[in-house]
Amino acid sequence: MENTDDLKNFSNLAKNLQILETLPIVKQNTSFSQKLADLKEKLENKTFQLVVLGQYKRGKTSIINALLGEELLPVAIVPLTSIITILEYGETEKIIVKFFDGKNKEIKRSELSCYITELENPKNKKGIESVKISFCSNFLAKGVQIIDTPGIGSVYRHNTDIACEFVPRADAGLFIVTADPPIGEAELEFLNKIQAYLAKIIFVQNKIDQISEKERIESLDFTKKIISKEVKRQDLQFFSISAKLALEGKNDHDRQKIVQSNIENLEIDLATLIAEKKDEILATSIQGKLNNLLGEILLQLALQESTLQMSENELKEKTDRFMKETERIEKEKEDAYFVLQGQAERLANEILLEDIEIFKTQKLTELETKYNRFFQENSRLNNQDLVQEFNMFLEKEIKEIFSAWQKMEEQKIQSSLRSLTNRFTEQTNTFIRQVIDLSANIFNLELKELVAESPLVKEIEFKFSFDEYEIDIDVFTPIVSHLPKFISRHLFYPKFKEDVSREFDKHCGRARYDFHQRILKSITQYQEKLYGTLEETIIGIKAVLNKSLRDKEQKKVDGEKYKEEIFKQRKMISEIKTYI
Ligand SMILES: Nc1nc2c(ncn2[C@@H]2O[C@H](COP(=O)(O)OP(=O)(O)OP(=O)(O)O)[C@@H](O)[C@H]2O)c(=O)[nH]1
Ligand SMILES: [Mg+2]
Repeated sequence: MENTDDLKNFSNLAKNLQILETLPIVKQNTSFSQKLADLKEKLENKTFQLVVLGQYKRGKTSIINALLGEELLPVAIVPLTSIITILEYGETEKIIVKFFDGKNKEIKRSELSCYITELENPKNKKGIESVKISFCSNFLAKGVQIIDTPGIGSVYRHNTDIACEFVPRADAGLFIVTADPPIGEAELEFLNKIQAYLAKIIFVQNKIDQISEKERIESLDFTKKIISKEVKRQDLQFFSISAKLALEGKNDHDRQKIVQSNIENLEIDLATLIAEKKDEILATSIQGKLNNLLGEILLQLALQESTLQMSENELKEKTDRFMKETERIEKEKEDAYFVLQGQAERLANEILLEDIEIFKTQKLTELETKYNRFFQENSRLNNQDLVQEFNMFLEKEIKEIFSAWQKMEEQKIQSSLRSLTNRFTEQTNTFIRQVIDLSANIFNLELKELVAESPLVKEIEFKFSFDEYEIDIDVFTPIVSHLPKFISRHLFYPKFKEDVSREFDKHCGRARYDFHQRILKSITQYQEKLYGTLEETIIGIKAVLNKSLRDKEQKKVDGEKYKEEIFKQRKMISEIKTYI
């Protein structure tokens, strides 16, 4: 039911979007007009988009299935969903795949996994933009879309990017974590990145069937505490559920299981939200997105206005100065880039090498003592069993030793990397400030105006995480194991010793290589992210300068008329701002 306030909000918004559309600056700039078109579409269709987000394997897809009461979408133990999957109400089931090249294709439910999973569509080589499913369910109210996203933080980085890119379009989010393990660093970093885009976020702790009630409460308290620190909003809501029990319960009509799954509380809340708050959230969401857009437009107008006051020569001279200065900043940035790369390389080479050497000497001696004991304790076994036991023993020991070391080393490297990157973040912020000061100086802009809209890089939490260390032991030519025990035992001992040392050495080499690669990759990704922000600031300013310069050279501009036009546009935007 739409209430009158919401209706008023919507019609106000629609009017303002229409006004905005007529502004010359919007018409001239494709990025502005595209963003505006997206907002208009959202408002016209009043489609409320609830996006399901979280780290890979937390059960996002399973929760959607549980809410629908049907195993519609594919789930798996490995990172799976790789494509934005949009669900909406439809009398009959219909699945449409939308490709980047604009083509659409209708598919059957049984074909879904060919398109939306990492397994069958790795790195989205089929070029799919999204998949839309119309489905008949009480849960899918009209005008509401539930969106399944690829999980973040898995080895498939492109999946993280797809999820991140979608969020700014959505209105509200279900953020899924698990009870065990509880929320981690990568999830918090992600939450920080996306929270500003969503007018409402509901937190769901999934997989409570895997833990006791006492553990569930502990874990939920922990999650609440951590999230409340990060997300400064009043109406934070948390649910703990088991998607698995909920779906089983619904499939088997087992009431007890459904109750145990605790999903009903979430369902009631979502239904109320959709029935009573949907329009309000949608309006807030559109207003927020519009506000961001207005900020970007105002900055460009201010720059345009400033360039207008100048003669062609003055503008040329100032543009030159700006280009030269930014070149200098870019050069400093490049130097800083190589310094950081070098430091990361040193960290990877020296510290890691030293650590691994110490580790090798210590642990190999420990391992040898253990395997001597193993040999004594198992001398009664026949040859074949001895070989088999030995393989198992070696695998277990190596796994234990490396997992423990990996955890320690990971922390050590993480803190070293953090101090490296902290300095660097500060430096990049200084570069961005310099660009802003420079433009304020050269173009007589109000600094306030620029700084307020400038995308200063916040302190970036550096995330560094490793997957479970993979062990594969390839020991032992078992030919000797067929020889009689009294002969083979003489051969076994040195062979065992040699195998232990070789396998250990091999794993040390692998661990080092693995850490090395990850350090360099993380640093590069981090730098790219930071520099993106700096680049955007510079590119935005350069674009305005070049256009003004071209206009002046071609004597296209009637200064007074243009000034008036800018004034009018700024006034209109200020008026829109007072409405929203
Ligand atoms: N025990 C238990 N397992 C669950 C629950 N929910 C999901 N799972 C399992 O967790 C694994 C991952 O589930 P998905 O629903 O595919 O997780 P996802 O978050 O969509 O994963 P990605 O698409 O890779 O990001 C699967 O093996 C599910 O069966 C739950 O409530 N309890
Ligand atoms: Mg999934």
